[in-house]
Amino acid sequence: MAIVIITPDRDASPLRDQLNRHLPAGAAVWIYPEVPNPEDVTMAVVWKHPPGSLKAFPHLKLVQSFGAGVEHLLLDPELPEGVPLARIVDDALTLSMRNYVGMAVLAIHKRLDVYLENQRRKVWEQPQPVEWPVRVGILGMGELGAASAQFLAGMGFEVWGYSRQRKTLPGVTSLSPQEASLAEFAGRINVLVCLLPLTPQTEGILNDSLFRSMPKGSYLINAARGGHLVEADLLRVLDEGWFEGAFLDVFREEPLPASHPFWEHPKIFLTPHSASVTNPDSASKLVAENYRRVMAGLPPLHRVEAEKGY
Ligand code: NDP
Ligand code: OXD
Repeated sequence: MAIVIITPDRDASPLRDQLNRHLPAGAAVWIYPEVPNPEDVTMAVVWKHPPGSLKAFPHLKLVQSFGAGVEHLLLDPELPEGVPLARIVDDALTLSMRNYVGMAVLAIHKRLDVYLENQRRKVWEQPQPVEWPVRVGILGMGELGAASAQFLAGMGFEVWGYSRQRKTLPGVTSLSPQEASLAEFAGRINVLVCLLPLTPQTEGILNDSLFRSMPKGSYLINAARGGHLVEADLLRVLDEGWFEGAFLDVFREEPLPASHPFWEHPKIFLTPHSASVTNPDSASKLVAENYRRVMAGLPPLHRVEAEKGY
């Protein structure tokens, strides 16, 4: 019995080494495309696998995303039929995202951009106001959104959440489409954090109409997927002064091309899809547990509902 790791744009050896520590004896771990016996493969751990590549393994019992997001998986029109899909839910991943969102909100609140620019120009000046009043809204209140919302509420921020099903979290006012439209939610906040999965319903959701539902001077933090954002709409609201700034971790094209206007935009702070990167040490425990479960005929943990898209 064997696991194949297919992560073309990531080094698979740290995960292989960790899996070898956690898997039961006799389970082999192979890194695609070096797969001696494809018939022995019962589980595939994938991140942006080449579409169609899973067809080579006729005895798959589980396809495990090596990330929280699964749109890269669902894009494959040749996914093996009837094989369950699972994703990473991991404390280390959640903590890292929560901290990224916390960092961005604090930077906005404390006017870090103003201080950085003033220091560059050797200007001694207290910005007015010294702390910018934040009303933060988290779009997508799942594992990462809920943890980020609680973290921010714990720091004393006014926090709103929006998801398909309303959530109950201390210190967070949670809404769903049954209680408020997306535009109504956006009208109550001035910092929008996107932590949605990328699905046909959420593609392009960060657009001009949503931005203009927020008050003038608002900010965007997108740590979910580049496909959520209509890039030209963001540039327009920034350049017109409707939006004050944006923290972006994800992009339609990654790596972000050197010619892209986001790189040099004075109101954009960007990071290279590193808000929260799956940690092979901690995630390998979940992968090994899911291997044990499917081999014992049990459902995997954190199963993906392919029809919902997350
Ligand atoms: P979850 O599946 O746990 O949560 C998704 C949330 O989005 C749920 O609250 C869900 O609502 C809500 N949602 C889905 N569709 C809609 C919709 N149409 N309208 C309103 N709400 C909606 O995902 P995670 O929190 O684990 O991860 C979120 C995303 O973060 C991932 O899909 C991935 O794209 C991204 N990510 C980015 C990383 C980075 O480094 N930049 C790292 C890890 C993840 P409900 O609860 O009602 O179902
Ligand atoms: C993920 C990511 O989905 O790193 O886990 O983007």
